[in-house]
This record gives sequence, C-alpha cells and structure tokens, in this order.
Amino acid sequence: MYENTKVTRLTKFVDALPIPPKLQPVTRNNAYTYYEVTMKEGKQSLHRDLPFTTVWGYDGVFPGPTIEVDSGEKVFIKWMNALPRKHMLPVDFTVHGAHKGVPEVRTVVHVHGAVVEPESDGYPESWFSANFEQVGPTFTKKIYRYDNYMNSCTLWYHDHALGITRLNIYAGLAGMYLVRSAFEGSLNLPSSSYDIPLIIQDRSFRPDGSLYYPTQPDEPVSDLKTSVVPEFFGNTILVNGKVWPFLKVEPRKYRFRVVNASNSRFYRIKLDSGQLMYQIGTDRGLMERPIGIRSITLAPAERADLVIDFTNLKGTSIIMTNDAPAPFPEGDKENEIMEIMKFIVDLPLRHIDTSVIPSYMESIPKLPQQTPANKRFLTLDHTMDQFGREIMLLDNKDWDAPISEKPKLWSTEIWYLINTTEDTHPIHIHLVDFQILGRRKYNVERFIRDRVIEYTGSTIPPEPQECGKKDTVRANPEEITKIIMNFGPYTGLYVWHCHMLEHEDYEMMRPFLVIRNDSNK
Ligand SMILES: [Cu+2]
Repeated sequence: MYENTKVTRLTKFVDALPIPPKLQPVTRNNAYTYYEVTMKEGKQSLHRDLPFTTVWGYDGVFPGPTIEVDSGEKVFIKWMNALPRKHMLPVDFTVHGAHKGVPEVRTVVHVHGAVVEPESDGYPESWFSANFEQVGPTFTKKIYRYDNYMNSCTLWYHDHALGITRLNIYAGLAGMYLVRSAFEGSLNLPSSSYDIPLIIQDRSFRPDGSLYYPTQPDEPVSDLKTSVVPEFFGNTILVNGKVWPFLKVEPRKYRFRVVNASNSRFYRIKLDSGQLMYQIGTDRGLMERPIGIRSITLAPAERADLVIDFTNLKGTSIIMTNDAPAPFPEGDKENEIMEIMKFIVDLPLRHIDTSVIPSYMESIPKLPQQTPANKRFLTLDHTMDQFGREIMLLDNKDWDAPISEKPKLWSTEIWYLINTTEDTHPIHIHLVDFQILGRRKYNVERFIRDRVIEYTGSTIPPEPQECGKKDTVRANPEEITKIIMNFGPYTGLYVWHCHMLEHEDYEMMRPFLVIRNDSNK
C-alpha cells in the first residue's frame, strides 16, 4: 500500500548543513525584548533526492529559528498558531487529552530547561488552537514571559500539547534556545559562525516526500483505525532539518550545541577519526572543567556542548557516527543507523584561531544531601491498556490522578527513580536543574512482588559526561537512579515526564506542584 511505502535509500552527505535563522525581535528596549512567532505549514527540501516535504514550523521553518537571549534578559514571546485544522499525521483519539471534542490540532510551547513562571511553561493542557479559537483548561495567557534566570546554557523549545506532542514535534515544531552571558563571552570559546547548533532527529519519508509516521504498531490494534505506537524509529537521520548533511569547516576549533530532538531514538556519538571531542557543557550549562571524550550518549532531550578541533586536519573528512541501540538499551538491529553527519575540512582558515578551551569554567556547588526536605521513591512502570497495548506510567499513576508530588518552595529533594521496565527512560523535570547522585542495581522481581528495595550492587557514579547541571536523566532498567534538586524560584503547576515522546503522550507524564512554604495544601 502506497500509504505504507517508505523511502529506503537516500544518498548520504550530499546536502549542506543548514543553520537555522536567528529570531528577530519585534521590539527591544532596555526593559525587555518582545518576539512574535507563528506556527505555520511550509514546504522544505529535506534531501536533494526527495520531493519537497510539508512541515510544520515555528515561523514556517523546520527546525524553528534560533532564539538567543542573555542571562537575566526579560523576554516576552507571543506564540501563535496558524496551522491547518486537520493534523498531517495519524492522531490516536484514545490517548489522554486527544479525545473527540477537542480541536484536532492543538499547540503549546515549552522552552525545555527554562526557569519560568508556571503560566509560561507550556503546561500540556494550556494548549491553543488556530487563532486562539479554542484553548485548553489551564490556558491563561497569549504572551509568555521568560525571565531567563539561567546561566549560559543550551536549551531548546518545542511543542508540548497533551496527547499529540509526538506528532507536533515530528511535524517540525522544535528549535534552539540559547542563553548567553557576559561571563561566557569572557571565556573566549569559539563564537559567532563557529558556534553551531546541531539538532539531531530521525525521520522516515514516503516517495512523495511526505513525512511517514506509523498509523499502527507492528502488531496492529484491530479495534482502532489509528493507534499510538510504543516508540518510533525513523530510517534516516536529520541534522538541522537535512538528511545526513555535511558541513565544510576551517582547520580550527568549533563549538557545537548538540540536542537530541528525536522522538524515541538515543544516540551514542563518536567521531570516526577517533579524535577527542571536548565537552564543555551539559543540559543546563557549562561544566566546571572541560573533559576530553571519545563518545557521548544522548537520550531524547539531552544536550551536549562540545568543542571539536579540526586544526591540522585540512584535507580530511570526519564522520560523526552513532552506535546506540534502538530501542535503548536492548536494541533491534533493523533500527540501527550508524551515521549522523560529515565534517569536511576544506575551507581556508579565515583568521588565526585564537579561541580557547578554558581549563576552568563555572563552579557547580554540590547540593547538600544530608538534610533533604523529602525523599521520593517513584516507580517507572509498564502495564497493559484495554486494547492490549503497552502503557508506561510514572509511579503507577495516570496523568489525571490527583497531584502527588508537592515540593515546597526552596526545598531540596532527592528523587529515586525506580525503573521496573526494560527500557531506559529519559526523565525530564520542568523548572529545576538537578544533579545525578548515582545509579544502583536492584532486584526488580523482588521489588514488584514485595515492594522492598534490595540493592544488588554498589552505587555507580554518574558518567563524567553527566557531571554538571542536568534537566533530563537516563533512568536505566534494573537500576534506581538518584537525583537531587532544589525547587524554586516559582510556585505553581509544572510537569515531569519521560521524554520519549511516544511514552510522554501515552500517560508517562505527571503534574507536580511547587507550594509555598507556609502552605498546607
Ligand atoms: Cu519512557
């Protein structure tokens, strides 16, 4: 059937890496900056040999324009929806929030990693349809406010509408959000045209160039015309909206802001030259010291700030490779994609490279573990729904169950993420940044039977690549992952969830409420 025909072969490294445009403000003054962004349908060439693809993009482009802000800058953004009323991808109306009676195309924008007031965080039920004709139950305002209380960091923005996030992001609704600071500027890192975002995603295409997303899982659900799938893996890799692109570089240092913006796919990134990459930042900012690494694993939504040095490599090409299993970590050979993009070192050096990889960047004080206000033991679970489909839950609760996580403002908490499933789940907590304290193997069967934690190994410290400020953590199977964080500076309603979008959309998401210190709620 044509519907299910996928393009299986596309030549690699024939298109140049696009650099997303920088978003221009409507107003900028001493007090604030104001932007407007409209989500629109557009057509774009995603590969030389593919017909143009219909995409949904912020300002009509995929990925969206890069938003650059200063640390502490007050920014207002009016996000608008001018998308068609019918979704271009298969909607499953049995999924939470996507039932009949709500508009089929709903959007809401979340800046991933932003410290932001709850009304501007893109709560999944604060969605709005085209021209704000209909809005979700928690919608309160059209213009979002961002105070940007973050140090310099590599964030991204994307759709977060309840029940269709996986489809909206797949259609193209994602972009980069970079926070800069004077301090970061003083470090003399590679900058301007040598500071490049790499938004990595996987997609499949039909022969007419349209995006392919499955209507049913491998074992179709006979009662449903369209069903959510347990996870999605495309058969091509795109960077900044091009399939397997190349980038011509000068023989010098470059800074790359790498974000895994895929639905379900993990990446384990290496360079086929075997050379070191220098990691300078994690999800939420610069590390204390750079580390030389040969590989880095990025789950959906994780970021890495990397410096790659092409000095003395004139005339060579280097492939950025991937050997992460998909699904992660058990893997299925047929889903594997080994290559991401290619760097070709053949541009002349324009200026002497005076940028540096600093030996020390920012101090990251360890949060005190002795006296947390709360220790929460939270399970990651899988069960079956009424159609016999796998459904993933947090703490065995549905999205609609009463709010159970109510940290107090400015309190420090330790969360133990007890994974009882066979997948690694990237767990993302809105509002906060956290530190990974470690992971520990435990007896899953005994836990499921008796609800008793029996550790079977000692604590595994976080990988060097994870030692910094994080907002998304890989919770591996058979392990309890321990993280620590402080809740502030806002009170109100936020969410935490798995960032595999197929899981997030089908119940692996929960609200949490930051409450005032004197509140007994
Ligand atoms: Cu998950």
